[in-house]
Amino acid sequence: MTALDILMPRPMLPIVQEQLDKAFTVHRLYEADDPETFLAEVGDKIRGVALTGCGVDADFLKNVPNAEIVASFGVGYDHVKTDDCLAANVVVTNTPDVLTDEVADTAIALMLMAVRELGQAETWLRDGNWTGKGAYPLTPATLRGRTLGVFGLGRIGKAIAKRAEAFGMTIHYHGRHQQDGIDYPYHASLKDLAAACDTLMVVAPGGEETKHAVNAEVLKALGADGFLINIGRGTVVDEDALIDALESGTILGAGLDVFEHEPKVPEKLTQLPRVTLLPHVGSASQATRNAMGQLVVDNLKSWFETGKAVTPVPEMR
Ligand code: NAP
Ligand code: 8YV
Repeated sequence: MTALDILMPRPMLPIVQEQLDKAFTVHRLYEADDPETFLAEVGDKIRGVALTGCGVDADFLKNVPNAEIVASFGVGYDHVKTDDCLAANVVVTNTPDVLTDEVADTAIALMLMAVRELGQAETWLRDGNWTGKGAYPLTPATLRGRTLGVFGLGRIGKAIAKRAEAFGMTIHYHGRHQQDGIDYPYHASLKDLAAACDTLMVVAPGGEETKHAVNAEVLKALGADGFLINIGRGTVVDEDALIDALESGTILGAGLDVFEHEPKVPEKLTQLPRVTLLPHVGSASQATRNAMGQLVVDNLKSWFETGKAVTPVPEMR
């Protein structure tokens, strides 16, 4: 393969860097003293972008007018404006499937931590309260008898639902479409789903269409025994409405892996008692992140070797 020029705006995993360095000439934007001058110098040569940690839109693409592919790390690609990429004839790829089970495991763990206050109970022990004050207080909530409402019954949503069934939960779902061959009850609106369940699992993508879909009305419908679990994207939840709902007892608790302005987390959320917070670790094992990285490499190589990407996002097909 000739040494085609690839742009890497932010550092990627060693497994990605090592393989891309062997196959391509990699231009590391993050090492440039002056990114604008750097892009002015190398931008015309760039044929592909290995992307993590930043967005892509029409302005970005103007810097790399000969780019053919943006290979993004992660299954969610709300940070990539696919319309702009289509207009510039740039294919976009993501990293689906290889992280599905890891993220579903994390989602179940987050739900159990939130409902049974397991993080708080561990802090109780570590702080010496078990010996000092006695047993951790009984939790008002239990997973027993709960109904899980899955908002976004896609690859990860289905893997979460399968696990939740094994925990004895009843499953309902909402998405834009009712799915063939799925027996779980479907709700045409998110509010109806929230009213039908007491544990709302958000695993829908981010972006304008889903922005603040979980709002005050939805949280009210979830009800006073309700838990909100978000493993999807922070933008899907109106965080101010969530804080109000938690403070007023409109819902009982929440478990959040993702936030609207990561890595910033609203201080109030960190102070509320029945809230479990994780720093976006849904897929964050070395094995799963390496599998995602490998897919970034495979997409770039496949595109330049065969003219076909391995996992183009649906908008490209
Ligand atoms: P997927 O297979 O594409 O599933 C997405 C589901 O959401 C589909 O069932 C889809 O159903 C529904 N959906 C899509 N757009 C919607 C909209 N505008 N309104 C309502 N429902 C919509 O994706 P996946 O692989 O399961 O990943 C789902 C999301 O999880 C990713 O986009 C990412 O944001 C998030 N994620 C988070 C982590 C983490 O570390 N926390 C890790 C991986 C992924 P319909 O087409 O019927 O609407
Ligand atoms: C990654 C994710 O942590 O795949 C996704 O959509 O949210 C996570 O698996 C993230 O994309 C890496 O930047």
